[in-house]
Amino acid sequence: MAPSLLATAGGLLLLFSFSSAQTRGDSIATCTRNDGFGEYCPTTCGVSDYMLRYMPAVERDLERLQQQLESIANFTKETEETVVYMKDSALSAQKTSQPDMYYKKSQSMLDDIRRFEQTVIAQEQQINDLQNLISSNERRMSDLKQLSVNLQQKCSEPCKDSVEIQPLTGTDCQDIANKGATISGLYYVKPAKAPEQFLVYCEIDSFGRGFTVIQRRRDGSLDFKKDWIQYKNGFGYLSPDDTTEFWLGNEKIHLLTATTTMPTVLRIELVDWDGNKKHADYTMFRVGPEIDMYRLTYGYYFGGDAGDAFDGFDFGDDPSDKFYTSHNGMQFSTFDKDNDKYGGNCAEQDGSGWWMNRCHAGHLNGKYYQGGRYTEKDAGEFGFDNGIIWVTWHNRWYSLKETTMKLIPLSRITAGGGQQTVKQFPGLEF
Ligand SMILES: [Ca+2]
Repeated sequence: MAPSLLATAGGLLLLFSFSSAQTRGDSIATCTRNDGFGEYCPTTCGVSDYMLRYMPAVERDLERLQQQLESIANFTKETEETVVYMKDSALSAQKTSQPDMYYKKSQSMLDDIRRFEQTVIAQEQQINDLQNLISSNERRMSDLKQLSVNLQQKCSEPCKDSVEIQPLTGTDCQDIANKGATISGLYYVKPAKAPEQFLVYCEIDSFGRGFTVIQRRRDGSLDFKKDWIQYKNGFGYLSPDDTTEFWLGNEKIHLLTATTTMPTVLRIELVDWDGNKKHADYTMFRVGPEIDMYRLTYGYYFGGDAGDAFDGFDFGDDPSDKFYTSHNGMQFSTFDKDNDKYGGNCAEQDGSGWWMNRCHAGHLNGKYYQGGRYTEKDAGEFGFDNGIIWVTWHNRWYSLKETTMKLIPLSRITAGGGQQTVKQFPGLEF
């Protein structure tokens, strides 16, 4: 019985360590898929709800453990009484019987009793250990209960962490807009080949266009120096009011762009430190699968007033500048996965992840420079730590203030607000 009890107790301890790993908060590093919370880290309310859900089961287990212990204790007590009784009768037998014949018999009986006594003592020790385990579990239970109560109080009125997720779903934000959604916010989408649905921020405008936002930078609050896995899964925070910075994740961007039969436009929107806004559109935008290192491809620059930085830029340093700073066809690189066309590691130098060539003319995951201006000195001798660059608008020593990267089907891009694009490319009306 003892081993099974210990196994139960071990299981409980495991359960506790699992739950405490989850409550460590919203650090991305501890956030893994299929951990019961989905792909995103739990909010404090989520943790509280989760704990409240599993606690009754733990309490039942503890109670069962307690009952088992009590029955063992009763059994041990009965055994002890039996031992005392046997000892007494053995001794009295010894006293009253003939020395020769009965002495040996009672002596071996006494030996048996002593062995039996040893077993009882060992069993008592085991019970003692288990009881200690139970009280330590009880203490942890009460700590967890307290934590849960604190979290509940924090979440009760009003729960600041609660996030409104819109009820409509679809293959992407345009699909959701087509189904009648009129407000921007958080929605679940499930592209055709996605194994499971995931959350995105949909920007839905008054023309009924639904943009699926894949990247957002607004204030430098999020560090974009992340590794391959983080860029793969996405990082940062989605917010229902578009107030936070994030990278949706290469795998999701791949699913949104490469598994759809509809040509997709990547719209890039940029804001500089004087509040000027410009944009650039690329059509047939696709991000390949991980096996092809999330390669970026697009059909052509569809227009916009920010210029075509993805086509590369002649910086004047070398005749091959434009060729080696173009982005179409480049694989994705991070500091721990160098897929660029450079002898060094562009992503490591810039502390970011991007479709690096040797290295870039448009780079929206660069280092955030408050105020926008940075110098060669900030960037280091070899141009390290480059900012958020779109070199066909502002030069390489100017880091932009805000960026948005979002997707929309080609058929919808010109619907309202797209006049400028149509004007620049009169032959491309849809
Ligand atoms: Ca390299």
